[in-house]
Amino acid sequence: MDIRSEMLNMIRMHQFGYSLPQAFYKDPGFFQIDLEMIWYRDWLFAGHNCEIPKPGNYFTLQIGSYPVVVVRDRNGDIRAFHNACRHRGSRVCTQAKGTAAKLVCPYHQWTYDLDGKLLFARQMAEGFDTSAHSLKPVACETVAGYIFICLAKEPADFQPFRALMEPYFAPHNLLEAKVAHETTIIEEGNWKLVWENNRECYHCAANHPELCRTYPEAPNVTGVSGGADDPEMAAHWDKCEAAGLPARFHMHESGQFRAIRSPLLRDAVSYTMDGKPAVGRTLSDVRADHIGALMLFHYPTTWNHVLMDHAVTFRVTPIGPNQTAVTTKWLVHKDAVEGVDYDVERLTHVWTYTNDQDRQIVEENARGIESPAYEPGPYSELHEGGVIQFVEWYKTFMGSRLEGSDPRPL
Ligand code: 3BY
Ligand code: FES
Ligand code: FE
Repeated sequence: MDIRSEMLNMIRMHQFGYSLPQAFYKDPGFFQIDLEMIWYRDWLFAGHNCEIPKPGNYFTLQIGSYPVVVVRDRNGDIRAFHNACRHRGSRVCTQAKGTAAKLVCPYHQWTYDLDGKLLFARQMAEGFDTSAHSLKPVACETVAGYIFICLAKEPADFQPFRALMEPYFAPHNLLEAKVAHETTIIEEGNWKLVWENNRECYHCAANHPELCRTYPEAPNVTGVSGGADDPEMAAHWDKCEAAGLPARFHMHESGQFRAIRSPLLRDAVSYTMDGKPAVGRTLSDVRADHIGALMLFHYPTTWNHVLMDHAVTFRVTPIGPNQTAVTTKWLVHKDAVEGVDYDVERLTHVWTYTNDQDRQIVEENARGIESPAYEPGPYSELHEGGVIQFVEWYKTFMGSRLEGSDPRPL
């Protein structure tokens, strides 16, 4: 049996409500199928508009085998390209981020305009057709300050996600933000273990003392039970919506993304050790107090917490079957001044610790799963509904692609 059929069989045989068989978390062949079926086909969060505010600003990223560059062109539009020169394939932009009037390949200096067109190629034969050698475009969409890319030739419709995200995020002005701090940590575990851990707070009380000062461990906050039957949650939604802030739990029918605005504990307004704001110059443009946290996830790349005063955004990048990068960005108002309006240590303290705790959790999870004695175990229906939902999304998404019922080419 080939490996794709083997994976499809295991998906069909998988017992609902249980963790996945070992191969899904460690097998290099299964990891390659994850890349081909999900990461090379779907919309992926790349970064923020505010990270490339001026024409010529760019950043690069790597998705599996694909190097990509995201750049702001001369008209102010954001574009993405395959970061591989049309001469002999060298990476054109070699830095994580930078600014360039033109994109010049370091190998033989083929020079591209910010819209990807090849402008000059030194000493090529007479009649060489520059117009046939533009950088290859990567599909790129922006919504509410977030840049998404898609490596597929025929990307899925972005509109349903835009329609959900835009109204929740617009009041938070993420186009007017700046990145006050950024970290990338490498977690020695499969990308699905990173997500499974993120989708529950069963582990929070014992592992996240800093986060638990302000973030409720209630399953209806992190999970997918919604919370309309919880009077505190329902009152919070009513209050926020009366102030013009969409708040209700909303999950797309595909299960790929959801938004919810949840209250924080007691009278906390921010993820700080004392629950008080971390930033004096607030990012959000709202009249209500105690709006809690707006949380959005979009599989497979991002989860987010947007607060009154700042936002914390997360990007997941698969590195290998047993290695995942998690990039965290703390966004504040672009005019907030470090040392005056905010202190980086205070702003980042809670999530720096929380991320490191989650890294250790994921790594211990991965080590245990390596054991030949590992077998899939039961999720808590009460606390791990979000994990069950993630696993079901993964199975459905992979299943349909492995069966070939998604006709779009890569
Ligand atoms: O720490 C985590 O993994 C997630 C994000 C928020 C709390 N927790 C469920
Ligand atoms: Fe880019 Fe030669 S590979 S100029
Ligand atoms: Fe955690």
